[in-house]
Amino acid sequence: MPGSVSRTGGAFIVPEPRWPPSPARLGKIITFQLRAITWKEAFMHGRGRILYPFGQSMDSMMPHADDASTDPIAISGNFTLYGVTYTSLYVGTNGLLSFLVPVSAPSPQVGGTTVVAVFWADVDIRVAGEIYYRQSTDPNLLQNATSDINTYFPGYDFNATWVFIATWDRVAYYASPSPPSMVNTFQVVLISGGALSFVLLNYGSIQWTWHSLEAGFQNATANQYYTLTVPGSTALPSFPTQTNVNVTGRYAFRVDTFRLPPDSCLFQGVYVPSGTIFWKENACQTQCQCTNTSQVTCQPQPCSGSCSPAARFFTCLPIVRSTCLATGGSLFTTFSARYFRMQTDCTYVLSQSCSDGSSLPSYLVEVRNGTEGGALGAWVRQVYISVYNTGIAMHAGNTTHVLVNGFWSLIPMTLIGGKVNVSWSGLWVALRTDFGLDVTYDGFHHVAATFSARYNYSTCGLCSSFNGTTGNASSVNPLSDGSGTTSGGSAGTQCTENTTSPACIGQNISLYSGLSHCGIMASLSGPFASCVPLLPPEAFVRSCINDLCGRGGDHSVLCLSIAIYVEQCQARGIPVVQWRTSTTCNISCAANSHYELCGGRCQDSCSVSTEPTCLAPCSEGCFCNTGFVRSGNECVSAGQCGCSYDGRYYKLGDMVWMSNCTKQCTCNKPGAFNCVSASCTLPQYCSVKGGRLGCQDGRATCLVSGGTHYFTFDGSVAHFQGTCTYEIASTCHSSTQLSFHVTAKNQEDGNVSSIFQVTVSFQASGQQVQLVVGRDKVVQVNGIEVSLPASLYSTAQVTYDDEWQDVRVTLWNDTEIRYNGRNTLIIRVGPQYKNQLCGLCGNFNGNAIDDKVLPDGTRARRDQEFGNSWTSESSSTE
Ligand SMILES: [Ca+2]
Ligand SMILES: [Ca+2]
Repeated sequence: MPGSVSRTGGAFIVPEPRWPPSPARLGKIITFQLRAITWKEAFMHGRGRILYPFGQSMDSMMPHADDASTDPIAISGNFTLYGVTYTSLYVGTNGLLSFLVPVSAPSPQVGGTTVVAVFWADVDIRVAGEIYYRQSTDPNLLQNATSDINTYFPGYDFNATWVFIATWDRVAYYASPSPPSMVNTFQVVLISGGALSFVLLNYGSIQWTWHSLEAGFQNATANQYYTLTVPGSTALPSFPTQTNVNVTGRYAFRVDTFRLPPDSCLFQGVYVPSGTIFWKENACQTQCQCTNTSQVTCQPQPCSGSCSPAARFFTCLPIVRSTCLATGGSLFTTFSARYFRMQTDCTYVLSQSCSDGSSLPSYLVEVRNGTEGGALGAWVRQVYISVYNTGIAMHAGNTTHVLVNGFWSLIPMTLIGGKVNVSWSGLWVALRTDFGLDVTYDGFHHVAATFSARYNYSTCGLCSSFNGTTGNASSVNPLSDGSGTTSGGSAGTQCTENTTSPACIGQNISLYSGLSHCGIMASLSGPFASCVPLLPPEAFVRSCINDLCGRGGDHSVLCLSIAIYVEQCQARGIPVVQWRTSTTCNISCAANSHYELCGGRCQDSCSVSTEPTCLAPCSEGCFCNTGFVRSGNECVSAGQCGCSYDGRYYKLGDMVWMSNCTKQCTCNKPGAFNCVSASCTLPQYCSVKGGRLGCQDGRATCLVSGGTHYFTFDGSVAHFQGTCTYEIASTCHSSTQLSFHVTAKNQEDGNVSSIFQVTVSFQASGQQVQLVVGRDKVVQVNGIEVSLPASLYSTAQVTYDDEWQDVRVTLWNDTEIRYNGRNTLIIRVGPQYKNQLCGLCGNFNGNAIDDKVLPDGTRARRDQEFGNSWTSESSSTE
């Protein structure tokens, strides 16, 4: 039975209509899809070439009735279908021929009679179109039919003696508008000769479809059938634009005994040449092959490479990985395997998406180098990846945590709904994206950015530099300072050419390139022999030599340099032989874990959902002993697992603040946080510090030093001399209830100006309070001297600090003004004053650039102008 490619179950199953009512005559629902096709196209593609001749001059025509059938037409030839020879047939208006009884149903029916369906759908020629039919023994027609069949089925030496042609010409669908917006033209041709019978299905132009459409064959009991359609689909079918005989729009079948044309298979309406191997779905899980007996056989065979659309279904391509290396912060090997040396202490862009409108998601890989250990060259201090609006920072020396949007988070983790994974690859911290970019970092020395070749995008940054094929490469200045793009750490330092790198001298190079050092990677008899032919080791050897020179031959650097090659080989699925020994590059693993050269990624983990795909190749590293599971970077028994919250994993005993510091939660048993209500008390605020949410002193500080230097809340600084009373800081931009006003009176002291008196004004219990601190640290409240400590209306506390020897005024337990009676005035304010302040301490909007403005908001041209504009007299005129 030709059912190997047919669907399971019965033959012409009537699919469920997409919506009620049922497809019965009670009211039919039209489902169709518009397909832009011109009449000229229809003629050129179909009616002119595919279709056998038809028309009023030669054919009988069906009356313009709906859901009708002809009377039985006696077959003058010898037509056999599925082993039964028929003597008569019927033409049904709805796109079919039947052989035992007339069929007028507008929707395909299972069983009951023998049917050849060319386009069984609810045709309605009352609206538009004609249906022509004839049987013929015209010699010219028979000659054409003989030629066609012998072309499609060579070896039969076929000779046609009888032909029956039925043609639906520009027919409309049921309840179509008039004139119709879409019409279909198709044809069925029965051909017989001797004991052989054939059917051609010809599709001229198909513009509409139907919720229950069928094309194919079934015998009277429906135990033998063949179908071209994909069940359940309401999209415009694809089979009319396919073929099984290399003539688009035509299908040929031998039907006395059902046969497809040799050397072909038909799978889901698609002609597949014999021998073709393909994957049937877009995830490439099932591999199918058209055998030389015209059978399609399928089996589960997940594609481990790149699943890509192909001419027929999908194909599985091997993944080619391009790796860019930055080692020792000085040697770069680009995606295209060019290399260059650049000794820098700076932050630079290793790779980023080009702004070329490609479909590549926007991403950035930035590397910050820092000098460590004196003059030995730059080392990688931080790798920062920005992708999907998330910033992930890997820090030197830390292979257990990364900063995610400023929060320290335990590895492994899954971010952005699985689009980004942070885990380990070998001994490296590895970030993987769903678009083929992997970034690995050894926490010390090496960074690698790898793209899989299935993503054939252009990229920018150092990894793409000196790539002659990429026009916009090198568009990133490698010496850009990177400030403003870093986060999760301090801003990038200014790039400087570091010229203190020790050069490799001849004897070192020959030593380090030998088999006892870096040269082992290139040895065809060494542990990496199977990898060498597949992943050229030159770049890795070169980096290794460079690094050993930079570190005076440090053995641990050699191990790190070799490990990078191991990681890259294994990531490509290439096995390597054990290269570590108990004395060379030995790895000691933490408690409850052991080293494996080729360990699986599917380790049991406390945070199961964070494990990356198990399909990934193996890698070397420390793996948990039997009976233990991974908890962050440790291996623990299952009873020692911690807790997950908001995509982050916490170890047992960890305490975290949650929900804007309204809860303090402790992971005190596996999977269960125990939370208590909590809040921050002034002057602490809920904020992120050191990568953790918590109650911290979130106040900003303004310092006035010597009456001449003004360091603003936002970090700007102004220098000027003046002996007036100055507006230091005051609330000016809102009617905040917590308003205050600080002025400082300067006088000449020697030959410089110095603070002589500080005045703090505020409202307390509806009263205006003016608090003056003089040079002698005597405090007056509304003109009356008070002794310290003093509490004013429970709004202000005034104390004398013995350690700092200054007078401290604290308003609302938070805002702090300190004056030491000499030359130092300090003001601290909480975040509630953001954007609320004016004066010489700046506007406290987080931006240092715009602090030096005049009271009218215009930018001061010089510091002196800035200072003069904020004399108390001028501001009081506002
Ligand atoms: Ca109809
Ligand atoms: Ca500012």
